[in-house]
Amino acid sequence: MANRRNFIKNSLGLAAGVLLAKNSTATASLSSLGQTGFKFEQVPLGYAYNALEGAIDATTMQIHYEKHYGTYVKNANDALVDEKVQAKDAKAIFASIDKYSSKLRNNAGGAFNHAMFWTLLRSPKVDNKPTGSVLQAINKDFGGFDQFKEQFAKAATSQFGSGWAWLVVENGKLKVGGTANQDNPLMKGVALQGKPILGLDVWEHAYYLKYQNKRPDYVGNFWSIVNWDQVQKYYDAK
Ligand code: MN3
Repeated sequence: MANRRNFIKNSLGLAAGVLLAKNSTATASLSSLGQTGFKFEQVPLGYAYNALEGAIDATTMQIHYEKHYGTYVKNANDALVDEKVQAKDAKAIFASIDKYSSKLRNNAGGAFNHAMFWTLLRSPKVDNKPTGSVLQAINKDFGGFDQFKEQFAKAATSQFGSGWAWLVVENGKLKVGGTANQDNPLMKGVALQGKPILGLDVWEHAYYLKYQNKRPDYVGNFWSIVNWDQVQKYYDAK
């Protein structure tokens, strides 16, 4: 498992797909000799399961990280082997996602989206807001932070069934939208296209223990735990 510092450093290169670890253990076992692809890694959460209490409870975080996310990573790696995928990174896979099975699509998406999601959260903060060029871009493209929050919340609450809400950059412009299941805006053919800089998991497994059917309350409390410093880093990354 990569240590947290390396993960943070690597995660700055989101657009290059370096959320994925290169297969640095290729010579560690006979079964992987000659393997030239990469595999997904279950990245460290980076904070305690109870760090988000007030917005997301510790039990939800533990099950989400260990069970749901852990399973996506395992199944994604199984599918990469089964389908003999030799892509250099996740971005390359997502760019031709129509070539692969739904097992690979769902689990590679799940592994990538959650690795990103963990970095986007931090302990609750009063008056939690973006600053700098992200705030400027939000003001320019949405007419203000409150207007942006309203549009993002609408995308999050209106996503039918399981999926994600996203803030993306496309051709220098910010956009908000949703994707179904574990799809993301880097996948070919998905209606919402762009570089994701903020994402919110709206699967019931992400909130049901604490919020039951009240997804809007989960979305409302999300604003207190967004790690805007990290959003800025994704925004700045090439
Ligand atoms: Mn999830």
